[in-house]
Amino acid sequence: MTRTAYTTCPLCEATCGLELTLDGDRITGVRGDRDDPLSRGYLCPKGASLGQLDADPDRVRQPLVRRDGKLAPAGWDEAFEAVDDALTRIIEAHGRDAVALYLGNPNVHTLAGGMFAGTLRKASGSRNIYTASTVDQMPKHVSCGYLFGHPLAIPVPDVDRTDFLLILGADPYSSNGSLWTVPDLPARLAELRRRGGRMVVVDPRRTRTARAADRHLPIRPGGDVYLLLALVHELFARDLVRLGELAPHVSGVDEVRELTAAYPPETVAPWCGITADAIRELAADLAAAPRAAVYGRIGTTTVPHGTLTSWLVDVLNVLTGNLDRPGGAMFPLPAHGRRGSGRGPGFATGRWHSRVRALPEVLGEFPAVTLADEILTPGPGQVRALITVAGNPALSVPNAGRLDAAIAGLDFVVCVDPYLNATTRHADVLLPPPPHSRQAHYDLSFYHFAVRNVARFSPPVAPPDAGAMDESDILLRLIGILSGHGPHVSVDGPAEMRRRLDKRLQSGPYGLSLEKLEAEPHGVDLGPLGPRIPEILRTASGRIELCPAPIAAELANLEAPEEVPGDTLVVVGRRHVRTNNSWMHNVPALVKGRPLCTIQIHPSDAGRLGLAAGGRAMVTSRVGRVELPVEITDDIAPGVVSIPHGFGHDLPGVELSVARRSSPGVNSNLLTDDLRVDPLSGNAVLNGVRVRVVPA
Ligand SMILES: Nc1nc2c(c(=O)[nH]1)N[C@H]1C(S)=C(S)[C@@H](COP(=O)(O)OP(=O)(O)OC[C@H]3O[C@@H](n4cnc5c(=O)[nH]c(N)nc54)[C@H](O)[C@@H]3O)O[C@H]1N2
Ligand SMILES: Nc1nc2c(c(=O)[nH]1)N[C@H]1C(S)=C(S)[C@@H](COP(=O)(O)OP(=O)(O)OC[C@H]3O[C@@H](n4cnc5c(=O)[nH]c(N)nc54)[C@H](O)[C@@H]3O)O[C@H]1N2
Ligand code: SF4
Ligand SMILES: [Mo]
Repeated sequence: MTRTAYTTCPLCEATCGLELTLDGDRITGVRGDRDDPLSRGYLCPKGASLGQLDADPDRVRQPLVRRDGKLAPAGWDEAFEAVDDALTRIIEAHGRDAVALYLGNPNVHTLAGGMFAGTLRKASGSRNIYTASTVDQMPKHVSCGYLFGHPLAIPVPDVDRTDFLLILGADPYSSNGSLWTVPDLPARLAELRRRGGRMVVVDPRRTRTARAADRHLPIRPGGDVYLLLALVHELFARDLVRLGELAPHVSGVDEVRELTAAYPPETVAPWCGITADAIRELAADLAAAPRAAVYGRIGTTTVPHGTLTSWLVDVLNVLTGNLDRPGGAMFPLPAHGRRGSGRGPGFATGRWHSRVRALPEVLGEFPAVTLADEILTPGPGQVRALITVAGNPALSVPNAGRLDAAIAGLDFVVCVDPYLNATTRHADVLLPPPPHSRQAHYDLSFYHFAVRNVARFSPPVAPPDAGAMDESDILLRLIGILSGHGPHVSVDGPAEMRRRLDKRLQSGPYGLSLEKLEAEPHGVDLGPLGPRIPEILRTASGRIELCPAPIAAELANLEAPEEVPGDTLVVVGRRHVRTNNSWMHNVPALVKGRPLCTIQIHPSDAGRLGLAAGGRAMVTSRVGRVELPVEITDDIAPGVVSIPHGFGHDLPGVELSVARRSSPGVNSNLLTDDLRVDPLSGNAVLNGVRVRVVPA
């Protein structure tokens, strides 16, 4: 018997509403839910493959425990007892810092992660906390933390009402948006065009987004900081600064003027590869637009000055008077969120430092690039055990070869993960959560970044398989173990999540409740974004602190970029709409067609280096080397090559049969350098890595 069920797609930040067709408990069809107030029927190939993903035969459905060197199926009690034995022994002998925790990206896509990952961090009592944030968006948390007083106060372009959109280092046509929940951007941009609006994209590649733009400015990787400094310089130099209604709420404007005085367009043009005329024109267009928004993503955060760059994005939004006004860059207010008092303790980092490299704590965590150091360097506090939840650091973190070997040498590894992949193959215990459709969902994370305030609760569309354990129950039992209550603590995770969510909705700004949301399977529309300044601010001054001291200090020390020697190319990443980081290459519908893991290179570079289309290239960096197929294209700037991340599925012990067969690819993080970080956030530098490329 077939039936219809509605759910929220948990795969990326767009949070599309899905209409599922089920035959019994099996998903047989997926369509975009036309009645979803945010996604309006949109869906991408990943959402369309949710049924295949849920039914993947390689998905692990029972706990695995290592015996005599081999992973074997086990019962849940036995698995948690093994975890309790090992962790208790290690903590007693070596202290709490000996256990490291790595929380991966899907934690922000599951209700269990949103509800309990924080408690798990606290329960571990360890300073060795790592997350995917430091290979991603940490610079934005830091810059917004300083500017607005809270690391989650991140403004998003109000795309549905803007006249001018400047996008740097993001390809939302492929990624479907990030720190910007904006399903069906192509339709929204078509509307922008019909209103007479324009979009400019700054990216070293002619991406799908760049193709759709009115103007594409190819930039030198890592050059955005200089471009943005010159744009700010121009606003001051041409008397184009207009704070508008923000004026009483901003401090530090004169300091920003002084600090950017040294960066006229002529100075930065050779550093960013964009002409002075183009920079001046862009500044004028931005200032002239009635309503404009500037947005930067991966290409502005995973670079040497990620925090400075991220800060400058919002400095432009403030100086043009576009922050917090309709059509500008605005702060969403989710149904489970709360209004603030407009003042707070402010933001700081470095309350403690990592043992080996003395890197500062940021948001209570250390940079993922130093996890290998903490595992491999002997001495008190050395990491001997690792807990991963929804993470694949062996593919996602720079100098992955070293980290992978470090993880292999640990005394004990426990992973909460449905797959045996590059990281979890090292597990001593694997605790698999059920498929997404079998668990409740409410997007605790991404309603903070949505272009419209909406709320949608999705109950499980089918009951769990016999013997499955909800991810919330898995996390609560791990919390029990780490808090010293033993392996058998039993709380009803799903019920506890419902109770907490209901409480937050009821005390939230719209007075909703779980009951009200359950009565609206397509979700509730809470309207367009509204102004939130000053209420959202948590700075000590109660103002937007436009020139925070740590940022001013870094800017004062900023140097011109190092010259790239003639025989060297720089690597940037890319995303394809059919991928999702490292874990969706095992879905047949998503990996058919030509291989996605290629090195893209400009024809002039390919000719000079003797690389032929369809041939293979050997790529070498300071830390490692990979060999992969060549794709010659003038979509990429000369001197730059692009390799996507998340591949490299042919390692021993990896059980991803489709990925292994169809396109295992190579791990681009065998090339990225763990010694390069953004100093203020500890974020990894994933883009602009120097390599030599020769025919293989
Ligand atoms: N070179 C380079 N490296 C990069 C990037 C880049 O652009 N270039 N991007 C970086 C970015 S932005 C990110 S976010 C990171 C991602 O880094 P990670 O978070 O470490 O890696 P993912 O590939 O997202 O892996 C997610 C893991 O969660 C598992 N999983 C999937 N669904 C669930 C679930 O519901 N529950 C649980 N418990 N597990 C689940 C998957 O099997 C997989 O093991 O990679 C970073 N690394
Ligand atoms: N299909 C798909 N969607 C995804 C993901 C996925 O793996 N696949 N991952 C999800 C995750 S975890 C994240 S964080 C988001 C990321 O979302 P986006 O940031 O939109 O992702 P990317 O497509 O990597 O876009 C980054 C762009 O930055 C460019 N770039 C590199 N270096 C520089 C530079 O120095 N300056 C400038 N201006 N540009 C530069 C790259 O060429 C690339 O086009 O996507 C999410 N959505
Ligand atoms: S865009 Fe993202 S949320 Fe929407 S269907 Fe695709 S993967 Fe799911
Ligand atoms: Mo990410």
